[in-house]
Amino acid sequence: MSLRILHTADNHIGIPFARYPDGVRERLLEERFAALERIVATANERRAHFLVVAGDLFDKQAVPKAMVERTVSILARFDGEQVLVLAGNHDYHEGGDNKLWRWFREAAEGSCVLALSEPGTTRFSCDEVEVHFHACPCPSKHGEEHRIGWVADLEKTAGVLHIGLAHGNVEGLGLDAEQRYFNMTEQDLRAAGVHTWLLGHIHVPAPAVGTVGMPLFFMPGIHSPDSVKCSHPGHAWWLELDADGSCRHELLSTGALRFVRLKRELLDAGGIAALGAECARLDAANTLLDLQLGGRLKEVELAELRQRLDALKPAFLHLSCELDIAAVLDATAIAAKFPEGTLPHELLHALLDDAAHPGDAHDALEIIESLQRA
Ligand SMILES: [Mn+2]
Repeated sequence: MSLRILHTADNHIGIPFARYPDGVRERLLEERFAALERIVATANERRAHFLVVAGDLFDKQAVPKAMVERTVSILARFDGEQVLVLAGNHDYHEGGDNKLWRWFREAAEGSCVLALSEPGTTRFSCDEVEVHFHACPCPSKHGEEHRIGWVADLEKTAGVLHIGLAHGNVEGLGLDAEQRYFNMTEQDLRAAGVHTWLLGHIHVPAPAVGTVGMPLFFMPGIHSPDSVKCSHPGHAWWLELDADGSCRHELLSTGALRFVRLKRELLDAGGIAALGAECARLDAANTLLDLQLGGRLKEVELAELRQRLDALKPAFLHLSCELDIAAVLDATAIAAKFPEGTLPHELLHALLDDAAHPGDAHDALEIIESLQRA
């Protein structure tokens, strides 16, 4: 019999999404909860023994009580043995009376939801599998040293599945140049002597899909995208583990929204049409699209582009656009800048007439204008 675990982390409930207009912000706030609901539903469908949240369930300590209660009520719908919720570096527990974790515990009382905000081992036995979870929560937002050292010193009972739970950077996986995020090396993780680690913090999943055997650690990545920095659909790990070291794992997709940034240089009508086709392939109703458009267009092409953008806007959940498009140089534009008979006027015309080198006139104009500014 294997132990079945659904492993999520970095749900960041309570991200304010303040830069978005009202309706969009609501949808983004709701998606953090909706993706968590999907995770609990999947865990129930697959009859998971455990649902593990490996830190940063909340975006910060200062989330409203109602948000904590709503989150716990979603997790409490889990039908399996236990939901284990580790304190991460955003929802850290510094010890003593911490409002977030007090509210969490109060809301979770009598349910299957367990806060792991203090280091320690929690033991379970289900379907003849004995499992020990060794929890290493974060006591602060930043930390130079990881919190997993004590696990190596533990006596590990044989025949028991030992699983470490921690939150922080893994060297080589994420960038932590200033050593601020409880950085763990593979050696540190291996030295702990557990079967595997269920980690959180890095918003991209690991190990790579197709990895065989028992990986040293799992990182689920954020459960639903929170910005253009997230290029995946949001993930969680489905794990089937045995104390003999056998392991089956499957990466699940759990998010319903996408943030997409398209950075394009537009030089003609063909470029505008290609951009239009690219946008048409996106799932507009569930996409926040950020266009960053540069290049050089004729006046009529620019008007066509603006019209297309106006037409796209209502279809997308959100569309923002940065236009940095210069005007194409033609006889009228040259005359407006340099009177006939002047050297730039003659030079630009000569270059414009040279069909074999279409970009030269624009390059020359840029040089002339930079000299004028100097
Ligand atoms: Mn984190």
